[in-house]
Amino acid sequence: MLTLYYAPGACSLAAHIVLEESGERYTPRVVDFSKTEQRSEAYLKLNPLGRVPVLGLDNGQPLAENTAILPYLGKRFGLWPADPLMEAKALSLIGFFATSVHPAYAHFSRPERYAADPAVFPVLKQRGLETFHGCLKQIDGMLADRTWFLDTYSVIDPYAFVFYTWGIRRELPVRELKNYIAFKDRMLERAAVRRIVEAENTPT
Ligand SMILES: N[C@@H](CCC(=O)N[C@@H](CS)C(=O)NCC(=O)O)C(=O)O
Repeated sequence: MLTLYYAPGACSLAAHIVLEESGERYTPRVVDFSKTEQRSEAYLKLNPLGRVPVLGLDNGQPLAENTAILPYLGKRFGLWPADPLMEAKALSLIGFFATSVHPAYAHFSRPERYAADPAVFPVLKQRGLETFHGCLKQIDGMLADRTWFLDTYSVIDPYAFVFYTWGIRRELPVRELKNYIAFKDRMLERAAVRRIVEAENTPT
């Protein structure tokens, strides 16, 4: 059975939604950030970077990184494109989310990753939030005239949903992003999404 190590509201929300929608039994394990459990000796054995998500595989091995976990789950549960060009598009989106959108936000939420001197944190946070907001606008543009990011619902959609919830949490003017809002509403029409949003107490 698969195990998901996650923290409520974190980027692990995407894999959590995919697992919940899969219909397969899985074990959800909370990693309590308020107790810095992500840096405990036991957790660092699963992911030496001390981050969620980690997927505990059927053979007991841990798999880290959304860029690996989401395609793996997508292929397992039929939420990943078979067509090579569409797969390239999926990888392009996952790459954009993982290496541009998420790090922009991390400059705001974890400035200590990027500088040792706390005096520069306010500048990093401010710039990170601005860049993140710009990414949300870019995502909004990608969703114009589209239902999902690919031709059908895929693991890309819950990943994009995560960033919407972060925009809400940081009180960015995401209500102006009409395509993103309509997408969020479509996500919330899915029963599994609603269950996980409630379980993780995620703002929408
Ligand atoms: N590149 C990783 C990033 C994972 C990541 O940064 N996770 C955050 C939560 S969204 C985390 O675990 N932060 C805990 C910490 O920095 O202590 C991925 O996409 O899986």
